[in-house]
Amino acid sequence: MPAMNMLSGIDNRGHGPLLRNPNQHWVDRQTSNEEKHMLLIPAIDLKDGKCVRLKQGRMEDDTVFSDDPVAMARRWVEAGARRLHLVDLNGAFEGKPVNAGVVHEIVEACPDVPVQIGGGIRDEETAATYLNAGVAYVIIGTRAVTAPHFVSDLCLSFPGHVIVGLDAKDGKVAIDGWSKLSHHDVIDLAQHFEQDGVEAIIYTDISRDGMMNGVNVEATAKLAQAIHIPVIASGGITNLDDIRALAVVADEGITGAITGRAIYEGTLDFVEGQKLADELAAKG
Ligand code: AMZ
Repeated sequence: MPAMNMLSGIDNRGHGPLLRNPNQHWVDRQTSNEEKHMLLIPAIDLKDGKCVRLKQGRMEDDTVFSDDPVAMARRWVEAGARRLHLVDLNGAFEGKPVNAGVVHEIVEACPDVPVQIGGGIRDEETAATYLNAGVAYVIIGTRAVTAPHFVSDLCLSFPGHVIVGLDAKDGKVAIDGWSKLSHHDVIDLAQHFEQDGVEAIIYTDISRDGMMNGVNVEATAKLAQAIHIPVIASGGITNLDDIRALAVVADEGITGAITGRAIYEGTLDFVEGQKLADELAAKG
């Protein structure tokens, strides 16, 4: 069966794609074209079926926050999350889905909130299986770097549902669970994938991830300036100051911020954080 047919009806779940508005900025269909927003997106990183956070991506440096990731997803949705960010960490290292069962359970448990998932999506069948199960966006990391054609093909098969995750250290993009650094530059790759029609770029500063020492606002803004599709910031969010700092440059096209350790350890209250992001976006 062609991929497009397999996907029929996914928009009926309310997972609207991001649409380009007339002034070339991309906005989420769930908000009006005029309304600016910055979504605070809770991360649920899955390792061996548990909800964990790593430090700078090191598998051995994990903190288990819950044995019940589905309950965790429900908790963030009840707190008002408008999108969930899931990572299959085992999948990212093994190059194939490992925690897909939990991902499907989360999607079923949270039918009204778009879910984005990355980690181990290295072929079209894996992407199709997730999208058919109700996932809103697949995030492609390693294969975007090692086989860029994969992204353009995927964008043709599943328009509106492909995000590229660029995880970088000193400006260079990492692959295979961040165990290897490529020679590719973040901005060059992002510009390339923009042409392919991806919905957004998730930019992670690996050296900040899980460290709670602030977001790399400067590098995130620089990337957002270089492309016209949304950038979702990831890595280093610690408290409300990070949201204030990102809000200052949000107009460059930063439409979301992924938060993990801070909301689990309580240095950032999710509800307060999203409220502040909404207030700052409304002020413009
Ligand atoms: O923390 C890590 N070591 C890690 C991580 N969070 N390694 C990969 N990932 C995430 C990326 C992206 O969302 O941020 O996995 C995804 C990429 O997976 P893949 O299998 O496409 O490279």
